[in-house]
Amino acid sequence: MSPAPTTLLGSLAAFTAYDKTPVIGTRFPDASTQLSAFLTAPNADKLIHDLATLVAHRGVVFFSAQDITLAQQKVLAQRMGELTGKPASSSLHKHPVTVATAELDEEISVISSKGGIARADVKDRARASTGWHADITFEPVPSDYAILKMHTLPSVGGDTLWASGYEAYDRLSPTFKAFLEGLTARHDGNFFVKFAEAQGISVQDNRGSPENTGTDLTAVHPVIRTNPVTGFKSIFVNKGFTKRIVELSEDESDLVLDYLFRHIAENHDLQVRYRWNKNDVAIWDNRSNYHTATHDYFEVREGNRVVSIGERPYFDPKSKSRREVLQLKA
Ligand SMILES: O=C(O)CCC(=O)C(=O)O
Ligand SMILES: [Fe+2]
Repeated sequence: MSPAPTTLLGSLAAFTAYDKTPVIGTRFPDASTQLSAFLTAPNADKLIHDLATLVAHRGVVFFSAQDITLAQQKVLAQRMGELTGKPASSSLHKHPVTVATAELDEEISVISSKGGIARADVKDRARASTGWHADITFEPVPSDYAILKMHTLPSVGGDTLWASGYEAYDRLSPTFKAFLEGLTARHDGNFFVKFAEAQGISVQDNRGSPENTGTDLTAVHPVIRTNPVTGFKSIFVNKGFTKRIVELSEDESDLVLDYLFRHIAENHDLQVRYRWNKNDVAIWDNRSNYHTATHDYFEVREGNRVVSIGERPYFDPKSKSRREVLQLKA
């Protein structure tokens, strides 16, 4: 394999950064590099545009010890999408089971070991790899970017892993790629409706796009998706939400989905694992990547997440894969 080009940073080349793996993950390790400063810089739009582009290419980008406030976290998520061409009707996601509190509105999801959305479908003694997902793909218009800031961490443990959907696509044989292109799959988040009922809360409607409405949390999306920012093809099914490939029989669909979920979970060379420190921020692209938490600790772990809404997923048959465009050996 040949190395990826280092020309993706644009205006962010002014800050120290390194790639965590060849295919996924870039880290800005210095606490002097602050996202809050990007927002108020004279070239804020350029910096935020280049950040969105970098995240789209590298899957996930990490920042250390950030002072960014929740209000700024929301502005950053929305600007990243706007500056890279998301529809005017897309704003920030309001999660179906997130309720506003005195301190936090519905556009903030609390990611907590104590309960809530991050624990809604966690089953006792399930395999760790059960947790791989992309956020909210049950929405007709799902997420482009997510920004997570962790403020409370165990002394060790609670790492998060991300996997590249671009690289997962590139690893398939040409015949299997051609078979998957043009297929569609049903994504289902209705376990959140059951969770809401159990908690005695109503399901949040109007979730960041006029199309993300109602209480049937299902959507049909292309199995191979083109990322609008990079133009690269990605596998777009995930173990958390994707239940059925529409054009196949149920048995065939189970077989193919199981293969793809294993392909993502069992290829550790298309993954990156991050060990958090207090107030670190991860920003990822939900269109072309997957992630999963690690439940290997007993203390409290908590952070706040903003998920922005992007565009309706599409497959452009003329689009190319990451390895084709970068002329990397397949
Ligand atoms: O807790 C984590 O490490 C990840 C939680 C998650 O899936 C998310 O924030 O979208
Ligand atoms: Fe997630």
